[in-house]
Amino acid sequence: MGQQLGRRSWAEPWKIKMVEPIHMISREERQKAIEKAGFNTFLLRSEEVYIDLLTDSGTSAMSDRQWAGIMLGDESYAGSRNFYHLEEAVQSYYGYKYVVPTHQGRGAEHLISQAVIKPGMFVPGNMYFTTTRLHQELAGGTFVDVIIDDAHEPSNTHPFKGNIDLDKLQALIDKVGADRIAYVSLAGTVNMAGGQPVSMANLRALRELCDKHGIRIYLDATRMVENCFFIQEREDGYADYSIAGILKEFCSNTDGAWMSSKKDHLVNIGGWLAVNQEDVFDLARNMVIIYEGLHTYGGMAGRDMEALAIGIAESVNDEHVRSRVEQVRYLGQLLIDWGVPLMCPVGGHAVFLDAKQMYPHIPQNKFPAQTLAVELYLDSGVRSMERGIVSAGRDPDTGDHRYPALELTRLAIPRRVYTQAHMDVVAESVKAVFDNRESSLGLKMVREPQYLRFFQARFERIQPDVDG
Ligand code: P70
Repeated sequence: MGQQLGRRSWAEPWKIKMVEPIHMISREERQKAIEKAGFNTFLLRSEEVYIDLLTDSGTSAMSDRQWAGIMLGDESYAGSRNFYHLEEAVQSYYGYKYVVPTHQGRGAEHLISQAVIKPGMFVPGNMYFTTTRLHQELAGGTFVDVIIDDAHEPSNTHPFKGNIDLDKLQALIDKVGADRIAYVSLAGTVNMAGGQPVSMANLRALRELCDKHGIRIYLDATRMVENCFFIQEREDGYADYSIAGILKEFCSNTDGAWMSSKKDHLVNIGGWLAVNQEDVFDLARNMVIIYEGLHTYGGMAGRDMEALAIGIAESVNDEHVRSRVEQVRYLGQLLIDWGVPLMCPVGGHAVFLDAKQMYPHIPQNKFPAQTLAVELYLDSGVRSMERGIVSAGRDPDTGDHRYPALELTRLAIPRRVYTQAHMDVVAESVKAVFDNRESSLGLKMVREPQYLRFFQARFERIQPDVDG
């Protein structure tokens, strides 16, 4: 392979103190397990999985300090000291004034959507995210994708594929009027686009345009430290900045953020909403009581908030972020070297395989990316996630499938959990599935839930003589 030849390698800035055994079940057992799961990797039991790349959400390894923090939980109903530690961490690292804790990201999405979207309003953003868009729709809003076109092309190597196309945003403002735009929904390292970053220059230009029209910008900060790494690596003038410095500057150009702390913050549960406007804060802090819990715990135990506050400080450590992103890139580069089609450049949290290109013989309504996730599980017990037509769901107006340009299978890497040897095993399995790609025929959906169907949908294999 020679990956290491002629370079000085990075390594993880930690050593392993505790291990959790994992085991690969036999091919026959995997066959039975995936059939029982309706060919949906969300419905597998984790004991049936060998290397679990379903998600990087809530699956990270906590540090010894975070575990020590768990012992410092102040489990008072009101005014837990851990909440004030969390509030202080958000204020000092992200720079926002007011903080509302939530049990996880979608709890915060719910609050911001209900607080600032009125029925009939529009929410432009840099590509949809499943839960985010659903909360925006449930609040009566319509999401409008204003990401640059490059984001929809897997082989396009634009360094900031998460950028907003300001002309598209201007066209929307001209069409519907600024007062019908609830806010710009801006995500750092855009998940559905393959973990692609937004540049600081793009954000500054966006801020200027929004200021001209009195439009607010709220940030999905879920994987923002990875976005900061790409700015540090790729954007002129930021090479000597720390991740923490870039994060603070980025957030200072926005009006608030929601956060799934289950990603960047290295905890198994938690989230928050933070804003600079007192009126939005007042409403969100009042509503959190209805849906999450009192405004000083928001669905988290005191110990969860302590681990989270410590995780925030760890998450901006430069060596940590570098090794995290480089591990993802290591896996991606192996696959690129072997000719496997994937979303380029490799993003911050996951490698996204291009199922459309891998299976040109499977039409999109036979679910190529779901098929790829099934084949990968059967080959090696590696669990991945569909990010294509199943995830995109149906258009609420027409009831038809939405046909997204990207039909991807995501290999999300949990933080501080797997080693380079695990990455090698995963890459070899993807290669084996790729080499055998012509034998895959696709799936049909036999059960379709109303909301976020990808989580619970069931499928059957296409039989060539019956289904054509
Ligand atoms: C994932 C997870 C969660 C998420 C996110 C962004 C950019 C908000 C959230 C919600 C879990 C997931 C969620 C929906 C579909 C599949 C998987 N992403 N914004 O694996 O946060 O999960 O804490 O409520 O990525 O990507 P939370």
